Amino acid sequence: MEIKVVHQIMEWNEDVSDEVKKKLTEKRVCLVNVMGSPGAGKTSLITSVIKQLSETLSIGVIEGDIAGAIDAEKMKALGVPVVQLNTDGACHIEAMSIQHILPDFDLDKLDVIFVENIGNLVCPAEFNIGEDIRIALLSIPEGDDKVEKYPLMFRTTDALVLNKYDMISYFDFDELRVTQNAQAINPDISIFNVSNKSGDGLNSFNAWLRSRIEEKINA
Ligand SMILES: Nc1nc2c(ncn2[C@@H]2O[C@H](COP(=O)(O)OP(=O)(O)OP(=O)(O)O)[C@@H](O)[C@H]2O)c(=O)[nH]1
Ligand SMILES: [Mg+2]
Ligand SMILES: [Zn+2]
Repeated sequence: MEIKVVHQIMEWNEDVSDEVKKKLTEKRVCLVNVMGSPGAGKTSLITSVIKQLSETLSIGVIEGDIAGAIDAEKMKALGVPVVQLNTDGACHIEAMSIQHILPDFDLDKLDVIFVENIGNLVCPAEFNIGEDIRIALLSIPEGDDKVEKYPLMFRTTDALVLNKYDMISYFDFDELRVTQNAQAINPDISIFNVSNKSGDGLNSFNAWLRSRIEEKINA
């Protein structure tokens, strides 16, 4: 009984996700779902992307957190429209929440909305939110076994960002283990080594992201 209820909710989520995607496609806005563990560097990455891409793309942000507005304040300081979504305990964002928030943005003026999902490698991957692009972060200190332990996250993502790459010499992190396991379950995955501290790797990640966004908004 319990499982059935969850299944129905997820089916319903899929319908709403499709509605969100349709609406955003009409408006030529690309939705990017940024996922990863607490502290993996989601806010840092979105901040870096905004700094590099906002000259040519009009960017908005939905900040998902269980509580508080710490990350939204950081985005606001960059001068982009931002809405803080508090899930009040829930460990992922659902499409319905995005649907409720969209009227807060002037969609005619935006090219892309980044959604920072709740810090969690599990259920955010189970719930589509109408996104066009999925980005999964894995930071070096989290360990090289995460692709095997949380396969759905890495199987369903478009890009894997290995963040905090500046720390690789301090950890026993077998990069080949991660990349081979990710490619085995997700042959089309794009993998980027990034440091949001030094900026290394951001140019190539941003070039990939820009071309994916432009593909959507110019379609
Ligand atoms: N050394 C290093 N530190 C980083 C890097 N990226 C982020 N950090 C640091 O890691 C910490 C967490 O980064 P956030 O961007 O807040 O992580 P988050 O995924 O948004 O965290 P939550 O929103 O709490 O889930 C901060 O202290 C960042 O300064 C990196 O590439 N290298
Ligand atoms: Mg954050
Ligand atoms: Zn959850």
